[in-house]
Amino acid sequence: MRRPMVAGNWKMNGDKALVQQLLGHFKSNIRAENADVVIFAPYPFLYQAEELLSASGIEWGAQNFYIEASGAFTGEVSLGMLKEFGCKYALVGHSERRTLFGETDEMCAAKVKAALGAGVIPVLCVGETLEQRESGVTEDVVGQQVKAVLELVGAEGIGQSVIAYEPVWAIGTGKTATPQQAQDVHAYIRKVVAEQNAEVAEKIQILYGGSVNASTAEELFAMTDIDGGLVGGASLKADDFVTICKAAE
Ligand code: G2H
Repeated sequence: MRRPMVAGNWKMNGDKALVQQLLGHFKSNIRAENADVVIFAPYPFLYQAEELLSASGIEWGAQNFYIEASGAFTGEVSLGMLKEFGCKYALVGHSERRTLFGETDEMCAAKVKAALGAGVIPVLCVGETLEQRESGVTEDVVGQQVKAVLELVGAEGIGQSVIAYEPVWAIGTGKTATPQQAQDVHAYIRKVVAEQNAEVAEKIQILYGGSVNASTAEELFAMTDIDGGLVGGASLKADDFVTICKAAE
């Protein structure tokens, strides 16, 4: 049995007051006993996350990082810095990073490797665009995104990571993939990993992301290969995120 996980990706949203309010609410209402719960906050709020979530059972992490340990990389943040603020996880290759900031499969693979080396659990995001889905290449695209990482870190490395399947056409659009559409791709991702190592494929947590909300979560999480969700918009709504976490337990 895989342990479920629900992760909130706040993206570039929030302010100190909202962070205080949301994290206080999550701390009082989410037990995080039967599921891993993680909040991906913007960098400036990681300090608050550490202060408010320590000993709550809820983990926190960053939405991005740079692979080098230190140096002349203006504007970047290292994994060592994230660890200083207690980050256990970090997102890698969210579709917004891939499309808006030019992150390639190779860069994402290098980030997964760097995170594993630093002892931070990478949550590797993969997913196809609407155009790719409609032209029937979803498996090729998602398969290649996973294989690029497998080639660099092997099955052992991917086994220490989490994968999030996020169809680009479902992100922030209100269009959730149907449970069956998501299940099919999750099963395919597990198959790609199984080609390298069946045991790792069976154990790895694969989350679904893309307009997950309080009413769609339960159905999605009930699918065999869906181990929870990466939640954007609904993770900024206190009660909705609590409901989604309960759906995963
Ligand atoms: C997908 C998701 C969280 P949303 O990006 O990563 O966002 O739930 O708003 O579609």
